[in-house]
Amino acid sequence: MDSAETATATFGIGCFWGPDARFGAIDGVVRTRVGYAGGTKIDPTYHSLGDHTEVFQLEFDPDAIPYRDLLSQVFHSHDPQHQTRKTQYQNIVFAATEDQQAVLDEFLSTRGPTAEGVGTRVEQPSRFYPAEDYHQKYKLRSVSSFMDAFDAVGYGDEELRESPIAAKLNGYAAGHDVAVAEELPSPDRRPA
Ligand code: MHO
Repeated sequence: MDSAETATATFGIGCFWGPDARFGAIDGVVRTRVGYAGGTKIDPTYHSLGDHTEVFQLEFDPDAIPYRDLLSQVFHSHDPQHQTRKTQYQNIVFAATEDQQAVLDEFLSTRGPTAEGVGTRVEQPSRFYPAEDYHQKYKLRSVSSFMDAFDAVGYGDEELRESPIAAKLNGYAAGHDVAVAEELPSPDRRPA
C-alpha cells in the first residue's frame, strides 16, 4: 500500500507498549509508533517527560478500518469516566483533521447521558515526539528470533519502527490475533 493512501491517528490510553502491539495487530493498521504528545516541553524524553503523555500513533487504511472503528476500540480499551491523575498515563484523543473532529463529536454524542462524564482529553493535535528506540515495538523486541531475523535483513531501529511487518509481529508477540487466511489452497493446488 502506498503511504499516500493512509491516514494518521494518535491516542493515549496509558503505558504505550500495550496499545502499540494491540492496535498494530488490527487489520488495516499499517504502521505504528509510540511517542510523547499533548504537552509543551520541548524534546521530551522518557525520563524527562515534562507535561507530555505517552501516546501511540497509527497509520491506517481508512477503507479497511475507518477512524470511527479505531475510536470505538480506543474507548473500549479504557474507562472514559475515569481519568488518571498522572499526565504520563492520561487518556487522550487527538482530532488531527476536521473529519476526525466530526467523527469524534458524533461518536461522543451517541454515548448519550454518559457523554457528559467523559474524562478523556480530546485535543487538537500537538507535536508528536517519537519515543526512544527501545520503546518502539517493545513486545517484538523481547522475541530474539524475530529481532535476529530483522537484523539479518539489515533493519535498523528506524526501519523497525516504521515497518508494517514489525507492527503485525509486535501484535503477534503480545498474543493478539493477526488476520489469518481462512483457508489455504490444498497442497496440490499450490503453485509448484
Ligand atoms: N513503568 C511501567 C510502564 C512503562 S511504560 C513505557 C514499566 O516499567 O513496566 O510507561
